[in-house]
Order: sequence, then structure tokens, then C-alpha cells
Amino acid sequence: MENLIATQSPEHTAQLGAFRAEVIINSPGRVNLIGEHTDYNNGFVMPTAIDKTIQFHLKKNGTTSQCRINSLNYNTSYTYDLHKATTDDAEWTHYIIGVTEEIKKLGKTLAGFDCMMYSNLPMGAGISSSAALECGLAKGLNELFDLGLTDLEIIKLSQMAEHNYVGTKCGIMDQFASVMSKENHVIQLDCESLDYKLLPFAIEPYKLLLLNTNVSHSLSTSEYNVRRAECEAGVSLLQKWYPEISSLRDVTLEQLQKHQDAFEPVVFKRCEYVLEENQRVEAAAKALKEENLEEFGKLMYGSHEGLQHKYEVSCKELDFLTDFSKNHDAVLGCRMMGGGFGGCTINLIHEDEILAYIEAAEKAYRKEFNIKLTAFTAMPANGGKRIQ
Ligand code: GAF
Repeated sequence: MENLIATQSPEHTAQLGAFRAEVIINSPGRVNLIGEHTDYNNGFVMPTAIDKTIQFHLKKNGTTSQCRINSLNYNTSYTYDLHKATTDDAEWTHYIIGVTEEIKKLGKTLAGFDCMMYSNLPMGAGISSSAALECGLAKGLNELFDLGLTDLEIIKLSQMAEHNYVGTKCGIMDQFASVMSKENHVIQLDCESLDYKLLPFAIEPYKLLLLNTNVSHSLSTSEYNVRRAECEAGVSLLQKWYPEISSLRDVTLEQLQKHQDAFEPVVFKRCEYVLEENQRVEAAAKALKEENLEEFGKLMYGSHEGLQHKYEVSCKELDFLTDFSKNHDAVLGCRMMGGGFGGCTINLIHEDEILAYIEAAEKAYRKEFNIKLTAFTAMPANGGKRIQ
């Protein structure tokens, strides 16, 4: 198995040591077991943070507004003034500016700071390095400047940073998972009320294996926002018959299907997928409680099928890996994960077969696409934490 985890070089360790941080935060990425594109429809999701993080080393620098951010992995840095933030620079800086701007909107006072980031979380793999970045910085600044923000405020301001400064109208799942997760558990989150349950995640002898397609098709941001708009169009139409509803969460599949003829076919299938996926999340929670992993796996395949054909956010590389898994008994379930158009599949696989399976999948994937597949296992881990 390729080790995707960046190990800290002695040089990085020395740089971090010499930096003398006042605050250090570990901020994790996430996986989502099931419940895709349901969060912004006020539906259900089942994510958890994983044991791969961005670490933030922070200290005040004595200025009123100069901020200096260093990324050790990418050997790059960014300096800006809190009073003159713009989104003219590289895209990763929009997340940073987004966080400080959203903190300011809450009436909190920041001052100049220096930050070093070190990460073992693969970027652009659909495991939410963005939420790890936003929530980790927000949490770090909260501690450094004693801002008194609650976890929920950190989650929401991070989501708004992404809406307003990155341009993805994301739901709340990734930020929620990055902050609220608990080791050895998955979260069953109701994205309407934000009520959640921590479900014990004991799946031995199975494991979660992520296979990274190493493709990231450029459609991801634009199509994401289009899907959101299509669902909103579906809600507007449904309000003709059900004026009290405000999201797809408020209608049943039967109510939707009753009015199929009035819908544009594309909008109908988007809405139908969302309602079916909500049902799958509830069924998956039941299967997990009953330790029925076969059933859980089937639901994962059902989710992929819906994302591929009804929601149309998959891509040929993700479909290939999902189909490939169906010929291997060791894999109980597989599906694309996250926003789609690239990134990882998540596989529920017997631990004894992991290495052989990766080897076979790598070979087949290379033959088909001439792209190197990368693989790593993920464990449910705690949400973001101050470690110093
Ligand atoms: C991305 C978004 F950020 C999430 O809010 C969620 O909608 C996900 O895509 C799809 O389930 O990760």
C-alpha cells in the first residue's frame, strides 16, 4: 500500500520547533460513509473525521493586522493585511481570508499572527482538506485571541468562508465532521436540526479503504452549485402543492413521485436521488447497529448507483473502481465519496484482503486509464483538537 502520509522531515521538525508556537491545533479531514449531497438539502449524512490532519502552529506577531501563513508541505507562504484582504491570490489563500473575514463579521477582534501548517492529509482527494483548513485555522485563532467562539460557530463560519470566499455553496457536513467527531464512532447527523448521534463503529474484521483516483475533474465547483440550484428548483415546484415545505427534507418520496409529470426530468431525478439517499442513511444506521455489514455494503452500492445515474456527479474513474470491487467478495460495499467528479472511492473491505485487493485494483486501473491509483486506510478519529 502506498503510504500517502507525509512524514515530517528533520528539517520540518526543526522549523516547527524553532517557530515556538503559542497554540497548536490538529484539524482532521473526513470520510462520509453514506449520505452524499443530502446535507444542503437538510437531509441525513454519516461522516466521521479521520486520522489524517492539518496541523496549525500559531503565534501572535505583535502587529495589528499583518498575517503570515506558511505551508511546509508545499513550501509556500502568504502574507496579507487583515484590513485589506482580497481574493486575488492563489485559491488556497481564499480559505484563509474567508476564515478571518467571517470571524470579523461576528464582531470579533483579530490582530496580526504567524502560522505554520503541516499536513499529512492528501489535498484534492475528496476527504475535505478544505474543511480541515477552515476549521483548524478558525479553532486556532479562537484559542490564540481568546475569541470565545463555540464549536458550532466555528463550524458555521467555516462553511460561510467556503460559500463567500471560495465560491462553493457547500452544506455543513464536512465542517461538522471535522469539529465534532469522536474516535471509533461515526456521526449520524440531521442537517436540518443539527441533532446528531455518535454511532459506535466496530466493523472488525472489516476496514475502510480509500482508493484515490488521482483525478479531479474541473466541473466539481460549478456542477456542485448547479446541483444545489436544481434541488432548489424542485422545492419551488413542490411548493405549488405543499406550500409549507422549505426543503426536500419536508416531502416524502411518494409526494414527489405523485407530481413527476410536472417536473423537468433532470430536476425530478435529482430530487428523487436525494430522498432515496436519505432513506439509505437511515437504513445504514440501522444496519450498523445490528452489525449487518452486508446490508450496509449494499446500501453503499445503492448510493453510488444513485450518484452515478440520477445525481450524475460521478466520473468514469470512480465508476470503474466501484464496478471493479463488485467482482471481489472481500469488498462488501463501495461508492464514490464527497462532491464527486474525482477524488476517492470508499470501500468496506475485509482486512486480510486489503493488500492483494489494492494490488489488483492498481493494476486494473493503470491498464484502463494509465493513472497511478493510491490507497490508504482510514480510522474514525476525534474532531479538531488543541494539542498545545
Ligand atoms: C462536499 C461538500 F462540501 C459537502 O457539504 C457535501 O455536500 C459533499 O460535497 C457531498 O455530500 O464535500
